[in-house]
Amino acid sequence: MTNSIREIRDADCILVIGSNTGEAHPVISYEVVRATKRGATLIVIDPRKISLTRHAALHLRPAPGTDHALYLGMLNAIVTHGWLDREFIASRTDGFEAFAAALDAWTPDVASAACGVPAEQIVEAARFYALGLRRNAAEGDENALPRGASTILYGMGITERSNGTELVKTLANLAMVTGQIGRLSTGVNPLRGQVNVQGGCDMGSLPNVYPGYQQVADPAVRAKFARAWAQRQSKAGRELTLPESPGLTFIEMIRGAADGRIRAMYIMGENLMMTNPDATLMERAVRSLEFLVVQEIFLTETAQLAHVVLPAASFAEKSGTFTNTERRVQLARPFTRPPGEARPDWAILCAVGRRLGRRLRRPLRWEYGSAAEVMREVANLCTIFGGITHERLETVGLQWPCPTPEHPGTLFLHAEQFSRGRGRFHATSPAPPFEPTDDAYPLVLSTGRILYHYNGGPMTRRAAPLDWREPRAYAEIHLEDAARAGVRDGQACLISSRRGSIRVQARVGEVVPVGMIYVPFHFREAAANLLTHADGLDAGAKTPEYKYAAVRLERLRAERAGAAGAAHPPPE
Ligand SMILES: Nc1nc2c(c(=O)[nH]1)N[C@H]1C(S)=C(S)[C@@H](COP(=O)(O)OP(=O)(O)OC[C@H]3O[C@@H](n4cnc5c(=O)[nH]c(N)nc54)[C@H](O)[C@@H]3O)O[C@H]1N2
Ligand SMILES: Nc1nc2c(c(=O)[nH]1)N[C@H]1C(S)=C(S)[C@@H](COP(=O)(O)OP(=O)(O)OC[C@H]3O[C@@H](n4cnc5c(=O)[nH]c(N)nc54)[C@H](O)[C@@H]3O)O[C@H]1N2
Ligand SMILES: [Mo]
Repeated sequence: MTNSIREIRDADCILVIGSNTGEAHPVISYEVVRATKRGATLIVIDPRKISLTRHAALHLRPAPGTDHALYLGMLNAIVTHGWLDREFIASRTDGFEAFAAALDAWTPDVASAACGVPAEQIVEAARFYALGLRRNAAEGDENALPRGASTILYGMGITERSNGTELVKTLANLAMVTGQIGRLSTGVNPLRGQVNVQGGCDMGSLPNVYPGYQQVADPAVRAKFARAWAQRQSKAGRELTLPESPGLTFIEMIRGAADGRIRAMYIMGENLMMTNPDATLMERAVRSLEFLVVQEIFLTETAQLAHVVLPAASFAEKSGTFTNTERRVQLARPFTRPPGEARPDWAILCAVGRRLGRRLRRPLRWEYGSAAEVMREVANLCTIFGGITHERLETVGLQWPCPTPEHPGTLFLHAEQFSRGRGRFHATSPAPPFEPTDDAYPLVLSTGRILYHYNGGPMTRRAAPLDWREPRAYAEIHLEDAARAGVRDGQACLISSRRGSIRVQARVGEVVPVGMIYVPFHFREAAANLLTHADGLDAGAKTPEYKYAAVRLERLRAERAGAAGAAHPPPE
């Protein structure tokens, strides 16, 4: 996030885009509700009704996969009505003129035709957001200065798409055109998912960067890491050469496994058999590996396919840091002992590293005494974490960038300038989803989360009180689509895509719009990812289009209905 969670409550206008915040980010959702109680304008942009729509001044419901047009329509309205922040554009950005010219075609009417949201709503949303107007703003408040603070919160509804990167750039354009960034309670804020996904990226779990977002392709960066690691690894300071080109992203690795270019894989804390798109393809790829290691806290669907399973200690059993969505690094302490032979992940990695070293002439020293010592190396090698130590974290979580031991951490980014200096406008244009609907598969499948379960389910489905709340797989279906297929509320139904079929319970109503089916992906007995596709990855991030696949809906004969989505015993 450019800004912080605590700033949300003081925003004047909040755009929640493609995020089921109430279920997936309950704590942040409280902050949004708190802001609306203080008079903030909440605008939800989501095809589905979500719990926050109850508090929203406007709920814009674009047809799935079409909201890029809506943002271009908003940008057009902002330029046409002069709601832009000319001073911000002049002093902080480059390339506005060319960018604005490309917007001419996207009048609110054109945008409305493309996404199905009424033109007046597009203009209204643009006005509230651009000027940071509160809900009860009076006529004439348009001219009040300084403008209020507007913030964008976005989720997987726009990133898990074949053009997710373009969509995020479009939101950045919105923030720059209106100067709604670089101040308190503004910004472009991704609600990051897993508890430490931010920390994982920060530590270089990406194919193109070392820890602290330092580029693999940069020779100076490589030399710095090579020197530090060579010193640590052998007393004689052996030379280390680090690879020069970026590695592969996850789906690229899977494709590599499927066609034999990748023969071995070491997976830590990822249950790809449940969570990656096109589970049939995943299984074929994983089974074709010559050697698979899975480091896990449970014997998941993926671990069951491994040649070697390394038991890891869970968060409750080890110390280390977690970095949350607002860049806040926080210390976790163990409160119970690991079961059996389980060890902390870092300790397992070091033990494996030492054994690799045995085959070399001068053995490697993968000797770290503790997670705190690992953190000291991180601070030495990464400017943005330079001032972060476990000792400091004992009392308070620190938000990076935190370059020195005296630095208090950074509440919000880009106050004076952007990472590259001046912000650059990127002209973007909408692209259709990879797999459009057709006569054979007329409905859009969208997948996501529910409050009581977590991703592939290995943790929450083992927790009886949670599994009891949501024991079975289901699909949200609109009344009209259900009637057409002869499916009734509570009955079993069959959902099929070009990849496979699942049987789930139908929840018929008006949560989803006509033409959209929503299936949570937590249930292994009716795995949504049997239906999704691993094609049409986002060009920039290589993220799969989890939010759009063409499917068809069928009713099941009565005698088979009982079995569909039946409560399933949690995995042993
Ligand atoms: N309880 C619970 N909490 C979780 C998780 C969990 O599994 N369970 N997982 C965590 C993880 S890893 C993540 S990444 C986050 C995800 O958090 P979110 O991104 O908030 O969650 P999703 O369920 O993926 O919701 C995506 C939303 O996008 C909407 N959407 C679908 N298509 C479109 C579209 O075309 N346009 C727009 N504007 N919206 C669209 C859907 O209707 C849905 O409301 O949640 C985290 N928190
Ligand atoms: N259809 C569909 N698919 C999706 C999505 C979607 O919206 N729709 N969302 C996608 C998103 S945003 C995400 S983030 C992915 C999530 O995909 P995964 O990361 O595969 O999902 P999780 O179930 O969270 O898996 C985490 C695994 O880590 C293990 N684990 C927990 N703690 C530890 C630990 O301390 N050490 C080790 N070694 N292991 C541990 C857990 O047992 C679990 O098996 O799913 C993606 N898949
Ligand atoms: Mo995620």
